[in-house]
Amino acid sequence: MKAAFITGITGQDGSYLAEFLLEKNYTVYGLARYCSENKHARIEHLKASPEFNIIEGDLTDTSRIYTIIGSLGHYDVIEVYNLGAQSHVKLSFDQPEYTANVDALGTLRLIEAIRNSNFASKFKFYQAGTSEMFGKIQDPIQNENTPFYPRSPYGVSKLFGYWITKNYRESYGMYACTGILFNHESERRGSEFVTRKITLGLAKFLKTGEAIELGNLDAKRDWGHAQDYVEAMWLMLQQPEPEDFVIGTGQTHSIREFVLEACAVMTTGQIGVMFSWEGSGVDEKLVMIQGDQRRDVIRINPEFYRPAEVDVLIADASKADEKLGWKPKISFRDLVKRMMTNDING
Ligand code: NDP
Ligand code: GDR
Repeated sequence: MKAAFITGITGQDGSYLAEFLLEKNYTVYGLARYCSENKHARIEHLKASPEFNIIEGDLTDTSRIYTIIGSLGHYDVIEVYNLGAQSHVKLSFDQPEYTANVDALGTLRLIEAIRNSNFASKFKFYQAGTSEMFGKIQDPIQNENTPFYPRSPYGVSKLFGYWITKNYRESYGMYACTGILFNHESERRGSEFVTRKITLGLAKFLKTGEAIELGNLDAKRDWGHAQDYVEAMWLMLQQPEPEDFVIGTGQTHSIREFVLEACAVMTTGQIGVMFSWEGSGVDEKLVMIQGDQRRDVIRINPEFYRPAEVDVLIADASKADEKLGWKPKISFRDLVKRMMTNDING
């Protein structure tokens, strides 16, 4: 029997990864923070499984992390997936110290607890790295050899997580690796990330006519579906030697393109509907035109601009293709369609 310990179990990726591993007959332990109100919507359906266990704790709590790691020694192999993080880039500018505590030091606490356990050799450690580490890109397409240039406290904190994981691998021979994952979204994406904000916002627009307020529409991201990406995490831990991998689709789209794709799903079957970007800068907006009727769909609110922006990201995931046999299965168009359909019906 294999066991997996997943931090960030209540998040988007944690929930998909837990589903994936339960199907592979793992016993899954998920770290969840205490909260006064249950925030387990993404994992509620997994609680019926006897192999699914929630452990309360926090990545900022060293002694708790040691206790949890110490309690897993009766398994032959323990895969640790460190997905827990303050993962919102904009928020990291407002709460940089907290972000570093969870995302940078949290990684150190966990990997150090593994190193100090009496059975360190039973562990395999996966660190959730990010394309935000590339930030102000140094290569037009980013792979494992592209130099890093993070642009936010979040990106800087994750870079610490990447280096400490590499350092422990090289210093202590630990099975530890980082997946450098580009943006991945889904029907379970948090509502404050731009894709889900758009699909939830359009679903609301259909009911109320209320416009969505966004920030920078020019940024471009390499967006895939989270279900494809959790498989890549698992594949990385099945390799004979631990290595870091870039995971992404190799295609990039602007926020504008995502909006228009989502609007196309929203108006499927409707005749004579047009969308028009009008104005510029903070006065820009997207207008829906239907006969004589004009309605604002998107407006700009500078509150959503960031102090420093990551303009464009595109993954070169050829190493993952060659060594892991990994390729994304869900296209950009299907991703948007799944999210929009879910939110219109939800
Ligand atoms: P989410 O924001 O959906 O989930 C983050 C998880 O971390 C939640 O379960 C959250 O718990 C937990 N968490 C936050 N703070 C702490 C803490 N102090 N102690 C323990 N747990 C904590 O993120 P995703 O699922 O989207 O991402 C998973 C990981 O992958 C993150 O590390 C993220 O930075 C990284 N990543 C994500 C990408 C993406 O596009 N989704 C791309 C690249 C990397 P709670 O529910 O209590 O808030
Ligand atoms: P990102 O995702 O910063 O790439 O980090 P997010 O969806 O937050 O932003 C993507 C781009 O959209 C622009 N944007 C807006 N973003 C948000 N959140 N809200 C808005 O209203 C808005 N308007 C425009 C942003 O400026 C940005 O350029 C995500 C997170 O999941 C990280 O944890 C992860 O590491 C990276 O993806 C890869």
